[in-house]
Order: sequence, then C-alpha cells, then structure tokens
Amino acid sequence: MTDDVLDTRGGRVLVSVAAGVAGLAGSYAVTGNAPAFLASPVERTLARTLPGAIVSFAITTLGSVGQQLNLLTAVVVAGLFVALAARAAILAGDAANNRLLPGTGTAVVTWVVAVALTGEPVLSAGAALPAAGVVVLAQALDAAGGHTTPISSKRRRALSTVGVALGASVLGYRLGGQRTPTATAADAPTLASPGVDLDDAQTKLDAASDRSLDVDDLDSLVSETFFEVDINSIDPQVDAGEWTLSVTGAVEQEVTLDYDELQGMPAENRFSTLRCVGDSLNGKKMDTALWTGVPVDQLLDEAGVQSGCECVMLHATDGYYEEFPIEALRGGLLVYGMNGKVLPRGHGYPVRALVPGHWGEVNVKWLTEIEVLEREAEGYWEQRGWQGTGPVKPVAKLHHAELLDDGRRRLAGHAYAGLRGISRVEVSTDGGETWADATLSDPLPAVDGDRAAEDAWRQWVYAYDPPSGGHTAVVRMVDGEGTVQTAEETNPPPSGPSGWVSREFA
Ligand SMILES: Nc1nc2c(c(=O)[nH]1)N[C@H]1C(S)=C(S)[C@@H](COP(=O)(O)O)O[C@H]1N2
Ligand SMILES: [Mo]
Repeated sequence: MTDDVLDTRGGRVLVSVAAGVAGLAGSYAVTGNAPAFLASPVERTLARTLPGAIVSFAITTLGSVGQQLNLLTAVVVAGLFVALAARAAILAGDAANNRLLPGTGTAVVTWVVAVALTGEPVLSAGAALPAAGVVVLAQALDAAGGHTTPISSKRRRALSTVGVALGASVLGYRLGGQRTPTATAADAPTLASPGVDLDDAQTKLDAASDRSLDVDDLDSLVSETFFEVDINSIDPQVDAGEWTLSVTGAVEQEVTLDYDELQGMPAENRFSTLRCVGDSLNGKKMDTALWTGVPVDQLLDEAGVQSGCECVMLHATDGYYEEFPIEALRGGLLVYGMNGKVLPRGHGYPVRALVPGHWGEVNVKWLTEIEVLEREAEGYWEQRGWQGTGPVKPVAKLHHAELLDDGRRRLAGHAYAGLRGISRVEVSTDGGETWADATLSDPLPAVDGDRAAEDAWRQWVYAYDPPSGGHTAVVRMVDGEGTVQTAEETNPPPSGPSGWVSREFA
C-alpha cells in the first residue's frame, strides 16, 4: 500500500471527476455555447428521447429554467463520460503497471468519445487535453509527494488536483462565453440582400414606432425583445454558405435552393406576430417583428406538389420537425431577415419558416427541408401530446395598469387573433356586467404598405374612473368577423389557452 492518491478508490474517483470537469471546461473554452460543445449532442438526445410530459413541462412551465435544467443534465452526463474515460485509463495503467497509460488513455478515449458525439476532430482536443492534464497532474503530485514529505499530504495533493480542475472550469467558462456565437437581434448585422427593399423595411419600422401607443412600460408594436422557444438551449450554428433548402417527397421534381439564390429572389417585408401554444393566457410568449423573406408559394409550384394529404412536414437542423396543412404554408415566407437585420441565430439563422396566423411551433427555425407528405404524420410536439399546428386562439392581454395623476386608472395591453384580425377590444370594470370599447393603436401596415397587416397584433388602452372599493377589470377582444373571444377557460395544453384576462383591484 503506497500513499498515492491514485492508489485509493476514493482518490481515483476524485481525480476522474476532476478530469471530467476539466474536460468540459476545455471543451466549452474552445466552442462556447455552440453545437460543438460536448454537452450539446447530449442535450439534443435528451430532447429527442425524454418522455413528452417532461419535455413539455420543462419548456412550457419552467420556461428558460426548464431549458437550463435540461442543459445542466446534459453537462453532467457529458462530464460523466469524460470521468469514466479517465477512470478506465487510470485503472488500465494500474493493471498494466504503465505510467504513461493513464494520461494518454484519458486523452485518447475522451477524444474518441468527443468526436463520436460532436463530429469535431479538432475542437474535441479541447476536451481531451485538459482531462488528460488533470490525470497527469495527479500522477506528478503523487510522484513528488511520496511517503517522506508530510507537507504534501495525500489530502493536500487531492485538493490541489480538484482546485486546478475548478480553476480550469472558471477559465473555460470565461473563454467560452467570449466565443459563443451571437444569438440575439441586438448584435445582428443589417440586411443587405439583393432581393430586399431596405427603404421599405425602414419605412415600415418607422410606421411601427409612430403607431405604438405612448404607454411607457407597454411593449411597442415591434417587440423590443422577442421571446424564444427551443427544444434545445444550445442553438444550432449553421453556415449560410453551406445551407440549402430542399422540397422533397410527393413532388414532381425535387427542388433545392441555396442561401445566395434565396437572397436574390424578390422578398417581402411583412409584420407578423408569433405566439407559442404553451403561452399562458396573459403570458409573454407573444411578440411581433417585421420579417423579411421570400414567399414559399413559388418554390412549391416549382416542385409540383402531389400530396395525398395536402400536408407537409418541415425539418430543421436541430432535429425538430412539424407537420401541418400545405395550405397554411402557401401563405408563408422563407424568412432570412428580422426588423431590418439578418435573422439572428436564436430565431433560426439562416432561414426560418413564417406561417401566418398559426401557433409559433410550425414556424420552423433553421429550416432545411420541406417534405411534401402522402399521409398525415405527427410533428415533434404532437408526438408529445400537444395540438399546436392550427390557427392561434384570439387573446387580449393586460400588461399595464397605472393610476394616473387625475385619479383615473389606465389599463393597456395587446390583442391578437391571427388572420381573423381585430375589430375591437372591450373592457369591463364591473366584473363583466357592462363593456366599453378600448382605444386601439393604428394597425401596422401590410406588405404593400397601404392596408393593415393581416397577421399582426394591436395595442389597446383604456382609462376610467375607478369605482370606490374593489373592482375587477376584464378584457376581451372581438375579431374581424365580429366574434367575441370565448370566455371558456382552457389551459395551454394541448391546444393553447382560452378565456378572458381579468385583474382585481383593491
Ligand atoms: N427548429 C426549431 N424550430 C422551432 C422550434 C424549435 O425548437 N426548433 N420551436 C418552435 C416553437 S414551439 C415556437 S413557439 C417558435 C418560437 O419562435 P422564436 O423562438 O423565434 O420566438 O419557434 C418554433 N420553431
Ligand atoms: Mo411554441
């Protein structure tokens, strides 16, 4: 029995775990929050294989916390792979009585595992080398410590190894953070595609800010921050130069299009609101942007659709897929611009689908394939119990309430009903007995600039003298055909929330 850390079971476990931490840190340091990060493929596998109830709960109820839990699990699992590689190499070195085997073995096995997971031979060294480094360090400390130098006790050597691994993880986190490819609109470059009328985009964005109601904390007509819902927290990173979109399946001839070709085609600038089917009744997963893209119609015509079910399945880089009627897609766009800028990575760069009037989930991001189907099939969320491929449900949300200086109370929010349009928003301040019309923001301009945008929300505002004592305010919308939003309350699953938003005032 020697006094080596690596000669005890606990010591080997500790060093293996430290190697796992260092391997993860090294991987993150060279990739950032990108698909080449060791945890990313694990996260994708989790998103694909976890029971639907868990995925739905994590993403819709816990929201970004749920995504972080998923990522955390993936990080732990990926770290465990590296730790197991290190442990196997240490034991093999022991058995073979070979001092080189633990380090080289850890490096090689970690690298092989990382390449198998990510397909990135060069970046995988980012995981392999630090993991091996920790094992070699533990060996070296053991060798230097020996039996005779009590200062360098076993405990101290073990702690040093752990300390180095933790230091590596802080460093890796910092470096990786700098490397993370940009994902949000704030840092996206301005659009400069030949097919886009940039003046038109600017005119429309100006109109949107002119027409936004002057209610300070109410989101303007073009959302300042746009919600994101993804099955993975690490977004795909697609090289536009290598991106193609194919129309496949039940077609006369398959058609494939690349990014340059798409950008050369005449594009439209179109306001459209997106809302997630998992949004709560008065939630914040509803936003509006000016989308720039090419009508998908002409591509479908070129391919010659021969569908038995009049339905399509859209496929994406992240393994996501959704099926819905081809008719809905015909009115849609292949989007590569958002608010006058290049579509951000988080919203589907280089190209996403925009399907007017339908729940967010069919607006597939990182789009790669439009598969025309012969028979109905289920999409990612439908396989997990949702029914979110249809038109959105009408809603009037209440996101602002303020007592004005003159003693009146002012309420405001957004109303959206997809392609049904909005004709009125009504407010009741006596709990639903009597109703009065709210003031609506002017509609956003349509593609041609003159009429009203077909598929965009409107803001509403209403001020009143509050009755003395408590009261309940209720808000509802009336769609373009005169139908009043249903009062019947349903939860988001499976097909989106319904009911009237109300709020009590003391
Ligand atoms: N490829 C892909 N597309 C996707 C998703 C996804 O996870 N992967 N999420 C969908 C869901 S559920 C919604 S609500 C919208 C949200 O779009 P946003 O993130 O741009 O707001 O994207 C849809 N498109
Ligand atoms: Mo969604």
